[in-house]
Amino acid sequence: MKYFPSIQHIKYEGKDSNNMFAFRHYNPDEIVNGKPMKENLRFAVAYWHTLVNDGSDPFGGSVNNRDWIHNDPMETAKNRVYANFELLEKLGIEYFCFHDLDIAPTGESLLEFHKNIDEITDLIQLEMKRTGIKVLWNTANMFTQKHYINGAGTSPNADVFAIAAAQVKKGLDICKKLNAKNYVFWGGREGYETLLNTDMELELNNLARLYKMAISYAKEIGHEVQFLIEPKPKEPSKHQYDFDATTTLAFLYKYGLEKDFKLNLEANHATLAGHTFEHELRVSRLNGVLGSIDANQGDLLLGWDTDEFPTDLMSSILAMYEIVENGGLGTGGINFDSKVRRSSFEMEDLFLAHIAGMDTLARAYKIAVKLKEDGFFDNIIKERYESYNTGIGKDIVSGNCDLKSLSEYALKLKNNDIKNPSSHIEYVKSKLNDYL
Ligand code: XUL
Ligand code: CO
Repeated sequence: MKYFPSIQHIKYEGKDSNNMFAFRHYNPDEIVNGKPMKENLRFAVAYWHTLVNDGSDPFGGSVNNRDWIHNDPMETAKNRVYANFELLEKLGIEYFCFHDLDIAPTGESLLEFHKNIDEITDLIQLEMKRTGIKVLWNTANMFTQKHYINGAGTSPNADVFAIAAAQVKKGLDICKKLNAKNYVFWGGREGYETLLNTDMELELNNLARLYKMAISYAKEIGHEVQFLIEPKPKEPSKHQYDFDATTTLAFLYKYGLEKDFKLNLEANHATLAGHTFEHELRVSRLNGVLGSIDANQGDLLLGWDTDEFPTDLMSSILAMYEIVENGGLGTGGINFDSKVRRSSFEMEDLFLAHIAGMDTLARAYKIAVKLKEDGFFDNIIKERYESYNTGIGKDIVSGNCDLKSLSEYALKLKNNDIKNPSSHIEYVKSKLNDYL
Protein backbone atom coordinates (compact mmCIF):
# COMPACT_ATOMS: atom_id res chain seq x y z
CA MET A 1 0.00 0.00 0.00
CA LYS A 2 1.15 3.49 -0.75
CA TYR A 3 0.52 6.02 2.01
CA PHE A 4 1.37 9.13 0.05
CA PRO A 5 0.04 8.32 -3.44
CA SER A 6 -0.30 11.93 -4.59
CA ILE A 7 3.27 12.85 -3.64
CA GLN A 8 6.13 12.17 -6.00
CA HIS A 9 9.87 12.23 -5.35
CA ILE A 10 10.70 15.71 -3.95
CA LYS A 11 13.10 17.51 -6.25
CA TYR A 12 15.25 20.60 -6.01
CA GLU A 13 13.68 23.36 -8.11
CA GLY A 14 15.56 26.45 -6.92
CA LYS A 15 14.56 29.41 -4.81
CA ASP A 16 11.97 30.84 -7.18
CA SER A 17 9.86 27.69 -7.29
CA ASN A 18 6.27 28.01 -6.06
CA ASN A 19 5.83 24.26 -5.88
CA MET A 20 5.14 23.46 -2.20
CA PHE A 21 6.46 19.95 -2.76
CA ALA A 22 9.92 20.94 -3.98
CA PHE A 23 13.18 21.95 -2.35
CA ARG A 24 14.08 25.58 -2.89
CA HIS A 25 17.49 25.49 -1.16
CA TYR A 26 18.39 21.86 -0.50
CA ASN A 27 20.02 20.34 -3.52
CA PRO A 28 21.29 16.94 -2.33
CA ASP A 29 23.99 16.65 -5.00
CA GLU A 30 25.29 20.23 -4.87
CA ILE A 31 28.94 20.23 -3.83
CA VAL A 32 29.54 22.58 -0.91
CA ASN A 33 32.63 22.52 1.27
CA GLY A 34 34.03 19.69 -0.86
CA LYS A 35 31.10 17.29 -0.44
CA PRO A 36 27.55 16.80 -1.72
CA MET A 37 25.02 18.51 0.54
CA LYS A 38 23.40 15.19 1.46
CA GLU A 39 26.73 14.09 2.94
CA ASN A 40 27.33 17.37 4.74
CA LEU A 41 23.92 17.23 6.39
CA ARG A 42 23.10 13.53 6.76
CA PHE A 43 19.44 14.22 7.51
CA ALA A 44 17.47 11.71 9.55
CA VAL A 45 13.75 11.31 10.28
CA ALA A 46 12.61 10.89 13.90
CA TYR A 47 10.29 7.86 13.92
CA TRP A 48 8.52 8.94 17.13
CA HIS A 49 7.37 12.32 15.85
CA THR A 50 6.76 11.41 12.23
CA LEU A 51 5.27 7.93 12.41
CA VAL A 52 3.96 7.68 15.97
CA ASN A 53 2.88 11.11 17.23
CA ASP A 54 -0.90 11.57 17.00
CA GLY A 55 -1.01 15.31 17.66
CA SER A 56 -2.47 14.99 21.16
CA ASP A 57 -1.49 17.43 23.90
CA PRO A 58 -2.38 17.62 27.63
CA PHE A 59 -5.67 19.32 26.69
CA GLY A 60 -6.89 17.27 23.76
CA GLY A 61 -6.65 13.87 22.11
CA SER A 62 -5.47 12.56 18.79
CA VAL A 63 -6.00 14.81 15.75
CA ASN A 64 -3.52 13.59 13.13
CA ASN A 65 -4.83 11.84 10.02
CA ARG A 66 -2.60 8.79 9.76
CA ASP A 67 -3.72 6.05 7.39
CA TRP A 68 -1.40 3.48 8.93
CA ILE A 69 -3.37 3.13 12.18
CA HIS A 70 -5.00 -0.35 12.44
CA ASN A 71 -6.99 -2.04 15.25
CA ASP A 72 -4.18 -4.54 15.72
CA PRO A 73 -1.06 -2.80 17.12
CA MET A 74 1.28 -5.20 15.27
CA GLU A 75 -0.43 -4.34 11.97
CA THR A 76 -0.01 -0.63 12.78
CA ALA A 77 3.67 -1.26 13.53
CA LYS A 78 4.17 -2.99 10.16
CA ASN A 79 2.27 -0.29 8.30
CA ARG A 80 4.48 2.33 9.90
CA VAL A 81 7.58 0.60 8.56
CA TYR A 82 6.26 0.87 5.00
CA ALA A 83 5.12 4.48 5.53
CA ASN A 84 8.55 5.36 6.96
CA PHE A 85 10.44 4.02 3.97
CA GLU A 86 8.03 5.57 1.47
CA LEU A 87 8.40 8.96 3.15
CA LEU A 88 12.19 8.76 3.31
CA GLU A 89 12.51 7.58 -0.27
CA LYS A 90 10.29 10.40 -1.53
CA LEU A 91 12.12 13.02 0.54
CA GLY A 92 15.51 11.61 -0.42
CA ILE A 93 16.44 11.25 3.27
CA GLU A 94 18.95 8.45 3.86
CA TYR A 95 18.66 7.92 7.63
CA PHE A 96 16.11 7.51 10.40
CA CYS A 97 16.25 7.20 14.20
CA PHE A 98 13.94 5.37 16.57
CA HIS A 99 13.22 4.23 20.12
CA ASP A 100 12.38 0.54 20.63
CA LEU A 101 8.87 1.57 21.72
CA ASP A 102 8.30 3.51 18.50
CA ILE A 103 8.64 0.48 16.28
CA ALA A 104 6.90 -2.30 18.20
CA PRO A 105 4.08 -2.73 20.75
CA THR A 106 5.25 -3.57 24.29
CA GLY A 107 2.70 -6.38 24.79
CA GLU A 108 2.22 -7.97 28.22
CA SER A 109 5.87 -8.60 29.10
CA LEU A 110 9.41 -7.74 28.15
CA LEU A 111 9.62 -11.14 26.45
CA GLU A 112 6.62 -10.34 24.23
CA PHE A 113 8.04 -6.89 23.51
CA HIS A 114 11.33 -8.43 22.38
CA LYS A 115 9.49 -10.89 20.08
CA ASN A 116 7.60 -7.98 18.51
CA ILE A 117 10.86 -6.08 18.05
CA ASP A 118 12.42 -9.09 16.32
CA GLU A 119 9.53 -9.36 13.87
CA ILE A 120 9.50 -5.63 13.06
CA THR A 121 13.26 -5.31 12.75
CA ASP A 122 13.21 -8.23 10.26
CA LEU A 123 10.84 -6.13 8.15
CA ILE A 124 12.95 -2.99 8.62
CA GLN A 125 15.99 -4.95 7.50
CA LEU A 126 14.25 -5.97 4.28
CA GLU A 127 13.18 -2.40 3.57
CA MET A 128 16.71 -1.17 4.31
CA LYS A 129 18.06 -3.66 1.80
CA ARG A 130 15.49 -2.62 -0.81
CA THR A 131 16.11 1.14 -0.45
CA GLY A 132 19.66 1.57 0.88
CA ILE A 133 18.23 3.70 3.73
CA LYS A 134 20.15 3.40 7.01
CA VAL A 135 19.61 3.83 10.75
CA LEU A 136 21.48 6.87 12.11
CA TRP A 137 20.87 5.83 15.72
CA ASN A 138 18.53 3.87 17.87
CA THR A 139 17.76 4.08 21.55
CA ALA A 140 15.72 2.44 24.28
CA ASN A 141 12.71 4.34 25.56
CA MET A 142 13.17 4.07 29.32
CA PHE A 143 10.66 6.70 30.37
CA THR A 144 7.16 5.91 29.01
CA GLN A 145 6.29 2.65 30.76
CA LYS A 146 4.79 2.75 34.25
CA HIS A 147 7.74 1.04 35.96
CA TYR A 148 10.03 3.92 34.96
CA ILE A 149 8.11 6.34 37.18
CA ASN A 150 11.30 7.09 39.18
CA GLY A 151 13.82 6.69 36.36
CA ALA A 152 15.60 3.71 34.76
CA GLY A 153 19.35 3.57 35.48
CA THR A 154 18.70 5.96 38.39
CA SER A 155 15.58 4.25 39.73
CA PRO A 156 15.61 3.46 43.47
CA ASN A 157 14.16 0.05 42.50
CA ALA A 158 16.79 -2.56 41.50
CA ASP A 159 14.24 -4.58 39.46
CA VAL A 160 13.68 -1.51 37.33
CA PHE A 161 17.44 -1.11 36.85
CA ALA A 162 17.50 -4.73 35.60
CA ILE A 163 14.64 -4.12 33.15
CA ALA A 164 16.45 -1.01 31.87
CA ALA A 165 19.62 -3.08 31.40
CA ALA A 166 17.64 -5.67 29.43
CA GLN A 167 16.22 -2.94 27.20
CA VAL A 168 19.69 -1.50 26.58
CA LYS A 169 21.01 -4.98 25.76
CA LYS A 170 18.23 -5.51 23.25
CA GLY A 171 18.83 -1.96 21.94
CA LEU A 172 22.45 -2.84 21.21
CA ASP A 173 21.42 -6.13 19.59
CA ILE A 174 19.12 -4.14 17.26
CA CYS A 175 21.87 -1.59 16.70
CA LYS A 176 24.12 -4.38 15.47
CA LYS A 177 21.38 -6.14 13.49
CA LEU A 178 20.54 -2.91 11.63
CA ASN A 179 24.17 -1.79 11.47
CA ALA A 180 23.57 1.60 13.14
CA LYS A 181 26.79 3.47 13.85
CA ASN A 182 25.45 5.36 16.90
CA TYR A 183 23.47 4.49 20.02
CA VAL A 184 21.76 7.22 22.06
CA PHE A 185 20.96 7.58 25.75
CA TRP A 186 18.40 10.22 26.57
CA GLY A 187 17.43 9.98 30.21
CA GLY A 188 14.19 11.91 30.53
CA ARG A 189 13.48 10.42 33.95
CA GLU A 190 17.13 10.08 35.01
CA GLY A 191 16.74 12.90 37.49
CA TYR A 192 14.73 13.75 40.55
CA GLU A 193 11.58 15.40 41.84
CA THR A 194 13.01 16.37 45.23
CA LEU A 195 16.33 15.89 47.05
CA LEU A 196 14.37 15.08 50.23
CA ASN A 197 14.22 11.39 49.24
CA THR A 198 17.05 11.16 46.69
CA ASP A 199 20.41 9.40 47.05
CA MET A 200 22.06 11.41 44.30
CA GLU A 201 25.40 9.68 44.72
CA LEU A 202 23.99 6.16 44.31
CA GLU A 203 21.79 7.23 41.40
CA LEU A 204 24.72 8.74 39.47
CA ASN A 205 26.99 5.79 40.28
CA ASN A 206 24.29 3.47 38.95
CA LEU A 207 23.84 5.51 35.79
CA ALA A 208 27.58 5.24 35.15
CA ARG A 209 27.34 1.47 35.85
CA LEU A 210 24.63 1.12 33.20
CA TYR A 211 26.73 3.04 30.67
CA LYS A 212 29.79 0.89 31.42
CA MET A 213 27.73 -2.29 30.98
CA ALA A 214 26.59 -0.97 27.59
CA ILE A 215 30.18 -0.30 26.50
CA SER A 216 31.34 -3.76 27.48
CA TYR A 217 28.30 -5.47 25.88
CA ALA A 218 28.90 -3.67 22.56
CA LYS A 219 32.49 -4.94 22.69
CA GLU A 220 31.33 -8.43 23.55
CA ILE A 221 29.01 -8.63 20.52
CA GLY A 222 31.69 -7.03 18.34
CA HIS A 223 29.64 -4.00 17.32
CA GLU A 224 31.62 -0.82 16.87
CA VAL A 225 29.28 1.98 17.84
CA GLN A 226 29.53 5.61 18.90
CA PHE A 227 27.65 6.08 22.17
CA LEU A 228 25.88 9.42 22.51
CA ILE A 229 24.28 11.14 25.49
CA GLU A 230 21.57 13.68 24.81
CA PRO A 231 21.48 16.41 27.45
CA LYS A 232 18.22 18.04 28.56
CA PRO A 233 17.72 20.03 31.77
CA LYS A 234 14.14 19.08 32.64
CA GLU A 235 10.88 17.60 31.32
CA PRO A 236 9.66 15.11 32.24
CA SER A 237 11.94 15.21 35.33
CA LYS A 238 11.99 18.41 37.34
CA HIS A 239 15.76 18.14 37.31
CA GLN A 240 17.52 15.93 34.80
CA TYR A 241 21.08 14.78 35.58
CA ASP A 242 22.32 15.32 32.00
CA PHE A 243 21.34 18.97 32.36
CA ASP A 244 23.46 20.42 29.56
CA ALA A 245 26.72 19.76 27.70
CA THR A 246 28.93 21.09 30.51
CA THR A 247 27.20 19.08 33.23
CA THR A 248 27.28 15.93 31.09
CA LEU A 249 30.99 16.42 30.42
CA ALA A 250 31.69 16.69 34.15
CA PHE A 251 29.82 13.40 34.66
CA LEU A 252 31.75 11.69 31.86
CA TYR A 253 35.11 12.85 33.22
CA LYS A 254 34.24 11.87 36.78
CA TYR A 255 33.48 8.30 35.71
CA GLY A 256 36.30 8.03 33.15
CA LEU A 257 33.80 7.76 30.28
CA GLU A 258 34.95 10.79 28.27
CA LYS A 259 36.57 8.66 25.57
CA ASP A 260 33.55 6.41 25.13
CA PHE A 261 30.84 8.99 24.63
CA LYS A 262 30.02 11.96 22.48
CA LEU A 263 26.98 14.16 22.81
CA ASN A 264 23.79 14.38 20.78
CA LEU A 265 22.75 18.01 21.15
CA GLU A 266 19.22 19.25 20.67
CA ALA A 267 18.33 22.87 19.94
CA ASN A 268 15.22 23.05 22.10
CA HIS A 269 16.99 21.33 25.01
CA ALA A 270 19.68 24.00 24.84
CA THR A 271 17.13 26.78 25.15
CA LEU A 272 15.39 25.00 28.05
CA ALA A 273 18.78 24.98 29.81
CA GLY A 274 19.05 28.74 29.27
CA HIS A 275 21.62 28.41 26.47
CA THR A 276 21.63 29.10 22.78
CA PHE A 277 22.01 26.01 20.59
CA GLU A 278 25.37 27.30 19.36
CA HIS A 279 26.58 27.49 22.97
CA GLU A 280 25.91 23.77 23.47
CA LEU A 281 27.55 22.95 20.14
CA ARG A 282 30.58 25.13 20.90
CA VAL A 283 31.13 23.57 24.34
CA SER A 284 30.90 20.09 22.80
CA ARG A 285 33.11 20.94 19.84
CA LEU A 286 35.85 22.42 22.01
CA ASN A 287 35.82 19.29 24.15
CA GLY A 288 35.88 16.92 21.18
CA VAL A 289 32.43 15.46 21.86
CA LEU A 290 30.22 17.03 19.19
CA GLY A 291 28.69 13.80 17.92
CA SER A 292 25.28 14.39 16.38
CA ILE A 293 22.38 16.81 16.55
CA ASP A 294 18.61 16.76 17.06
CA ALA A 295 17.45 19.65 14.90
CA ASN A 296 14.42 21.58 16.03
CA GLN A 297 13.55 24.86 17.65
CA GLY A 298 11.50 25.89 20.64
CA ASP A 299 9.27 28.83 21.31
CA LEU A 300 11.12 31.17 23.63
CA LEU A 301 7.80 32.43 25.03
CA LEU A 302 6.97 28.94 26.27
CA GLY A 303 8.79 27.01 28.99
CA TRP A 304 8.54 23.54 27.49
CA ASP A 305 9.94 21.43 24.67
CA THR A 306 7.87 22.27 21.57
CA ASP A 307 10.11 20.38 19.10
CA GLU A 308 9.27 22.57 16.11
CA PHE A 309 10.82 22.04 12.71
CA PRO A 310 13.74 24.48 12.38
CA THR A 311 12.83 27.55 10.31
CA ASP A 312 14.78 30.27 12.16
CA LEU A 313 17.54 31.03 9.69
CA MET A 314 19.91 33.02 11.90
CA SER A 315 19.97 30.50 14.71
CA SER A 316 20.41 27.68 12.16
CA ILE A 317 23.39 29.49 10.61
CA LEU A 318 25.13 29.78 13.97
CA ALA A 319 24.51 26.08 14.61
CA MET A 320 25.73 25.02 11.15
CA TYR A 321 28.83 27.17 11.65
CA GLU A 322 29.83 24.96 14.61
CA ILE A 323 29.40 21.88 12.43
CA VAL A 324 31.56 23.43 9.71
CA GLU A 325 34.21 24.29 12.31
CA ASN A 326 33.99 20.75 13.66
CA GLY A 327 34.78 19.36 10.21
CA GLY A 328 31.37 17.64 10.09
CA LEU A 329 29.71 15.23 12.48
CA GLY A 330 31.64 12.00 11.82
CA THR A 331 29.27 9.06 12.18
CA GLY A 332 26.54 11.44 13.41
CA GLY A 333 24.04 13.46 11.46
CA ILE A 334 21.09 15.82 11.67
CA ASN A 335 18.01 14.15 13.08
CA PHE A 336 14.74 16.09 12.95
CA ASP A 337 13.56 15.68 16.53
CA SER A 338 10.71 17.87 15.34
CA LYS A 339 6.97 17.45 15.14
CA VAL A 340 4.29 19.09 13.04
CA ARG A 341 2.06 21.53 14.92
CA ARG A 342 -1.28 20.16 16.13
CA SER A 343 -3.09 22.17 13.46
CA SER A 344 -0.89 20.66 10.68
CA PHE A 345 -2.67 17.33 10.91
CA GLU A 346 -2.74 16.15 7.29
CA MET A 347 -0.43 13.40 6.02
CA GLU A 348 1.10 15.81 3.51
CA ASP A 349 2.16 18.16 6.33
CA LEU A 350 4.82 15.58 7.18
CA PHE A 351 6.39 16.35 3.81
CA LEU A 352 5.96 20.11 4.01
CA ALA A 353 7.52 20.21 7.48
CA HIS A 354 10.58 18.16 6.51
CA ILE A 355 11.03 20.22 3.34
CA ALA A 356 10.92 23.42 5.42
CA GLY A 357 13.49 22.07 7.87
CA MET A 358 15.79 20.71 5.17
CA ASP A 359 15.62 23.93 3.15
CA THR A 360 16.35 26.03 6.24
CA LEU A 361 19.36 23.96 7.28
CA ALA A 362 20.71 23.69 3.74
CA ARG A 363 20.50 27.43 3.34
CA ALA A 364 22.08 27.91 6.77
CA TYR A 365 24.89 25.46 5.97
CA LYS A 366 25.79 27.26 2.75
CA ILE A 367 25.85 30.61 4.55
CA ALA A 368 27.97 29.13 7.36
CA VAL A 369 30.51 27.90 4.80
CA LYS A 370 30.57 31.37 3.21
CA LEU A 371 31.13 32.97 6.64
CA LYS A 372 34.05 30.61 7.16
CA GLU A 373 35.48 31.29 3.69
CA ASP A 374 35.19 35.05 4.24
CA GLY A 375 36.86 34.72 7.63
CA PHE A 376 33.92 36.68 9.07
CA PHE A 377 34.17 35.43 12.66
CA ASP A 378 37.85 34.45 12.38
CA ASN A 379 38.84 38.04 11.60
CA ILE A 380 36.74 39.51 14.40
CA ILE A 381 38.25 37.08 16.88
CA LYS A 382 41.79 37.52 15.60
CA GLU A 383 41.55 41.26 16.05
CA ARG A 384 39.83 41.07 19.44
CA TYR A 385 42.52 38.86 20.99
CA GLU A 386 45.54 40.24 19.23
CA SER A 387 47.13 41.42 22.50
CA TYR A 388 48.03 37.76 23.09
CA ASN A 389 50.20 37.61 19.99
CA THR A 390 53.02 39.84 21.18
CA GLY A 391 54.69 41.17 24.33
CA ILE A 392 53.20 40.28 27.67
CA GLY A 393 50.21 38.53 26.06
CA LYS A 394 52.50 36.16 24.18
CA ASP A 395 54.37 35.46 27.43
CA ILE A 396 51.08 34.64 29.21
CA VAL A 397 49.86 32.13 26.63
CA SER A 398 53.25 30.50 26.25
CA GLY A 399 53.31 29.85 30.00
CA ASN A 400 56.31 32.08 30.70
CA CYS A 401 54.68 34.17 33.43
CA ASP A 402 53.73 33.85 37.04
CA LEU A 403 51.92 36.11 39.45
CA LYS A 404 55.20 37.76 40.47
CA SER A 405 56.35 38.65 36.95
CA LEU A 406 52.86 39.81 35.94
CA SER A 407 52.57 41.91 39.06
CA GLU A 408 55.94 43.56 38.26
CA TYR A 409 54.63 44.33 34.75
CA ALA A 410 51.22 45.59 35.96
CA LEU A 411 52.68 47.87 38.61
CA LYS A 412 54.49 49.82 35.89
CA LEU A 413 51.21 50.52 34.00
CA LYS A 414 49.22 53.72 34.42
CA ASN A 415 45.40 53.44 34.11
CA ASN A 416 45.55 55.45 30.90
CA ASP A 417 47.93 52.91 29.32
CA ILE A 418 45.16 50.28 29.25
CA LYS A 419 43.42 50.51 25.88
CA ASN A 420 40.16 48.60 25.37
CA PRO A 421 38.87 49.16 21.84
CA SER A 422 35.10 49.16 21.20
CA SER A 423 33.61 45.84 19.99
CA HIS A 424 31.25 47.62 17.57
CA ILE A 425 28.86 44.76 18.28
CA GLU A 426 25.87 46.44 16.59
CA TYR A 427 27.88 46.83 13.38
CA VAL A 428 28.92 43.16 13.54
CA LYS A 429 25.30 42.02 13.91
CA SER A 430 24.17 44.24 11.07
CA LYS A 431 26.96 42.92 8.80
CA LEU A 432 25.96 39.38 9.73
CA ASN A 433 22.39 40.15 8.63
CA ASP A 434 23.80 40.93 5.16
CA TYR A 435 24.44 37.19 4.78
CA LEU A 436 20.76 36.29 5.05
C1 XUL B 1 12.98 14.23 24.27
C2 XUL B 1 13.95 13.88 23.23
C3 XUL B 1 14.03 12.43 22.89
C4 XUL B 1 15.38 11.99 22.45
C5 XUL B 1 15.50 10.52 22.22
O1 XUL B 1 12.95 15.57 24.58
O2 XUL B 1 14.61 14.73 22.67
O3 XUL B 1 13.06 12.14 21.93
O4 XUL B 1 15.79 12.65 21.29
O5 XUL B 1 15.10 9.78 23.30
CO1 CO C 1 15.97 14.69 21.07
